[in-house]
Amino acid sequence: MRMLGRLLAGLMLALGLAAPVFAEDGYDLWLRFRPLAGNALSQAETRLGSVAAADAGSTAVTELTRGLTGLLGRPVPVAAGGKVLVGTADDPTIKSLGLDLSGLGNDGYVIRSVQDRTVIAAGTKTGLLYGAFHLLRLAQEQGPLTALSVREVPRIDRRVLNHWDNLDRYVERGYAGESIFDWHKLPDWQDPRYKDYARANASIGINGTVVNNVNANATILTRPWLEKVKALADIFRPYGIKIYLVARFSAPKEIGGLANADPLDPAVVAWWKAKADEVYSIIPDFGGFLIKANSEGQPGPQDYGRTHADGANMLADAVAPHGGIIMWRAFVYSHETPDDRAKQAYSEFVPLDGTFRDNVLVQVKNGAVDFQPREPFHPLFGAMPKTPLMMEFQITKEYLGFATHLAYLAPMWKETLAADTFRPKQGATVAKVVDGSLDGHKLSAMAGVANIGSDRNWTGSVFDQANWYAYGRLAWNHDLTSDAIAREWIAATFGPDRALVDPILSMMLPSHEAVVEYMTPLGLHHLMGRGHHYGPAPWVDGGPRADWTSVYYHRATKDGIGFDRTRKGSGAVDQYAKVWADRFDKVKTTPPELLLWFHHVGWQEKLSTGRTLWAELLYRYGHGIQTVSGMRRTWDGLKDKVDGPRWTQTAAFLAIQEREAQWWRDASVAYWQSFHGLPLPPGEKPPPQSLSYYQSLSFPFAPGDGK
Ligand code: GCV
Repeated sequence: MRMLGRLLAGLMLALGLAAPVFAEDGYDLWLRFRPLAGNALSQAETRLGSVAAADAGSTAVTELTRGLTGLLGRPVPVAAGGKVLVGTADDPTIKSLGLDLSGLGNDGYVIRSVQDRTVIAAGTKTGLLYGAFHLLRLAQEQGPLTALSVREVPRIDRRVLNHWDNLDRYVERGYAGESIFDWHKLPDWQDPRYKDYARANASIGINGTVVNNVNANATILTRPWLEKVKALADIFRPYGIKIYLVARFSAPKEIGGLANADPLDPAVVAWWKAKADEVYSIIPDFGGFLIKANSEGQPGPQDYGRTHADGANMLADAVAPHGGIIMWRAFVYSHETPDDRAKQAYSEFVPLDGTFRDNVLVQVKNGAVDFQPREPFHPLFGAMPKTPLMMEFQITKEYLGFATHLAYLAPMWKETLAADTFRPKQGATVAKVVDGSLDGHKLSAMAGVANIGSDRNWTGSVFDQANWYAYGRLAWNHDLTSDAIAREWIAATFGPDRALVDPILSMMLPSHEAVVEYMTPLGLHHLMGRGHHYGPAPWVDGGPRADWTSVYYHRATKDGIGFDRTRKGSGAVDQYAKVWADRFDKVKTTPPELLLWFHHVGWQEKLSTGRTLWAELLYRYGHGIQTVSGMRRTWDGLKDKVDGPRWTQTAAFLAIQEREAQWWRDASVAYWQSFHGLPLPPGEKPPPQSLSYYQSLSFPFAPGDGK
């Protein structure tokens, strides 16, 4: 009977009537390695059918053979004379090839076709691992595998994820379930998922992770918890990933029994030194500490009349003997400071330029407010040439529709990275500030606030996997285009067939702009629901802090709308280089996309687009919604080309997105009309509900709220 079954299955496969079935639940991310067929299979068989390596047990070889086994549909042997030769520079076979392996550093690699073999060579095991994943990517894309000549060196050294994960597994701004870090069961139970997490990160070049929330609990620095952290570090190490921790600044008081946490108090200095020594005795390759200080209620050096530099340097001295670094966040603002929130980080940090220790990076969000759908680049970039500034992007979509709105974020990140700071002169892009090349800094880093959780598909939606992917790829090479990254991701995630890649790409590329348009067009910002940031709530007013309300940001009146940050207003424009300051100071020379970020503009004022501001707002809301409707139609057309589970969930999410895009438009329109009572431009439909209806909606259990 069994024999007959096998025969039948074999016959059906041979006739192309049945394909092997795989669970497409998203768990495998872009590392699916489904069997190739036809020419792609014969090419991969010829070029990649076996592996040769001196170190057959290395992570690089294990991952390479695992991926190839999936692609070829058979076990791939590791044996002398194998077709893919994997080795470090000191391997005699690699040496004999005379390849130029200089300047590859810790993470770089080359991939070369040498006669009928494919060679992956690097200076280190980590470089080989990155090379292995690169070769697997090429095989998944089904492009040519001959005449390969790849040389890759990352532009940024520390490519880090920031998990805003609490120790009870609640994820602040998390939309993909609870934290993957199951602290209660660690170190004894080591969920296999930790290794899969490391694989996924390594495959896109991420080499560091901060596993606890910046709104930190000092408990993680106690001995039993450090043992848990060590278990993770041991799993991540073979994948080239270092662990970092957020250090709560008041830890000396909370877990150290000291009377204060003053960074200039010798007892505090000694406590941190001893704590750093302890951490490194447990985790010798520990990366260092990340700190959110004197921001949104977190403790910090200013509690003792000290500066951010005093705090950062004290910690920097504690980790320096072990080679550790400090990532000190510049996300600071206070409602007690009467100045525009967007100006405060610059005002506090620029005077400190040149006073930080060599092993301190200042971590700066892409924009000066808070990960809004669109912000101008943060004016700190280019303004602190003596300090390495690292970029902080948000991968999780706190302000971009959570997990259900499809928004591919590479275009947004590229926009910031490509921005020219004009400091000291033209060509000084944010990317060059961050990669250290502009000012010759040895340290360079980028952080991405993770969108990872314990949902089976990791990120809460299939398309949010693309943002994790794009973050890693851009941290590795900020010159990659959004288009190229998306193509790679689609090919690996859904398949390289152009009938899939082209339409999916056409959904992804305009998706971020669509969200901007239906939520916060023309430079509007921070109009989301209070606390959880779900849905439209431009009417949010009152409460504990003015800078946590919507009215603070839009400043709508009967006559106009927008935050005047010109020289006649808050003066924020002057935090930019003069070229930008002069441009942003005038309505005419401000890009429409940033108009209401910098200006208070009359509702009926004519814009460069030829429409009045009111008509332009309506136009953009509508355009954003239309884009989403188009994305839905495109996805509907892919029903037969995408597996059922992933198609169905995405289709449902796109329906939510379309409905919520309309909700954003309607609620906003009803609210703006309550100021000016202007009629709608011709052809525009009135909101179907009253303003009070939209205002009455409440979402007490919306995910991800800060605790
Ligand atoms: C982790 C915003 C978010 C907070 C977050 C904070 C930060 O304010 O809403 O949840 O806190 O940024 O970046 O520190």
